[in-house]
Amino acid sequence: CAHPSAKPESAVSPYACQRRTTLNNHNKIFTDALEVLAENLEFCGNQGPSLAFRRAASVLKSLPEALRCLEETQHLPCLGEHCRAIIEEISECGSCSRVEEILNDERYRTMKLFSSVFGVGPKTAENWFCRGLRTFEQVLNEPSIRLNRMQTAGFLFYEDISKPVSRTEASALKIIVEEAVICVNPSATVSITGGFRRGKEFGHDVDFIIKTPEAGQEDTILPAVIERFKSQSILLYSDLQESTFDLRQLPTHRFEAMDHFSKCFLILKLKGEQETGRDWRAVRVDLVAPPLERYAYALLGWSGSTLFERDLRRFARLERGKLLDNHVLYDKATEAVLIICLAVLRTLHHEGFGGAIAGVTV
Ligand code: DCP
Ligand code: MG
Repeated sequence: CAHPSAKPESAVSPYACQRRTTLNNHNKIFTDALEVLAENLEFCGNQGPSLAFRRAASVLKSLPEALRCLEETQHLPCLGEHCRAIIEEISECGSCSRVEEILNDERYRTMKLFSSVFGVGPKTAENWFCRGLRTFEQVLNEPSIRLNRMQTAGFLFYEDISKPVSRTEASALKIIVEEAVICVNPSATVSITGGFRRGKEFGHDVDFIIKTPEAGQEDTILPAVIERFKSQSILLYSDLQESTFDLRQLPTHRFEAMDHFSKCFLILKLKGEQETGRDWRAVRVDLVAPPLERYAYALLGWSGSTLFERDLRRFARLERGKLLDNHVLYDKATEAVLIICLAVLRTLHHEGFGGAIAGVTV
């Protein structure tokens, strides 16, 4: 069928960083299915094949309208035969049998349940599953399991932190974080990053980046902010990760989500009437404090989404011969380290990152 708005072959880029993506996903029925397939592969440790499903879902999310027929997928990148067959099955039957099978699979369901706990990754979830455990109750009553501090907090605040955080709650937290940051360093500033920076209405946590004007302040500010939260009795959990950042380190070819800046993973008490009858809820908050000269890269890296970041790096490497990570952009040909300033970063945001990377100057 010829959809009136069918795109010509070149319209959709295979790089997420070159696609404008609406916050309103018109193809949720397909992307939900592809993401279940991706997640199931991740639970099995098959990152490569999983990424193919994530890429396909990302392409569909960027479409301005719902797909009307399979032919419309013909010129879309990242959609192989397998993905197209899934789309076809869903179009015809309303669901995909393989996805339904996964959703009913005991291993998938248990892995999903266990890895929904803060501090429980796929390896731990699998370990618990292989030991025959299927419920939280069984895990908590298993004498041979010693939960670490993060997992203990994860179970303790499970109900609250698995509830999505709204934009209103994120804004309330910004005021709290800003107050604490300014109290310990009046010249520091705070910006919201992660999903809320991308305009999402809900998130699983709230991410903040702190800008400090003087060298070295990025290493002292987080412990001081944590102390401040403690003194206000709003700190429920904190995991401070000191900086391992090395100015001389160049980006690698491998995609590493974790960077080397000072950061902390927190659970904070947010005051406000709750459905539970309590007057507060627990919220996951991440703070990162990069050195000023690398602030722009850190902001870019923490804005996400993960696939956007992955493709931005892939684009920089394959299309522009540059290596990018959360710390720096490196030109392989000239062996130059490129420091982007905030003004350039803002332009990149407006013009689309991928297309503008080549124009980045020192
Ligand atoms: N990030 C990073 N290093 C970390 C943690 C996160 O570089 N140690 C990046 C990856 C994400 C972004 O920061 O692109 C935010 O991470 P989140 O997991 O909070 O993801 P989002 O904010 O995009 O989603 P959500 O709405 O679920 O919080
Ligand atoms: Mg987030």
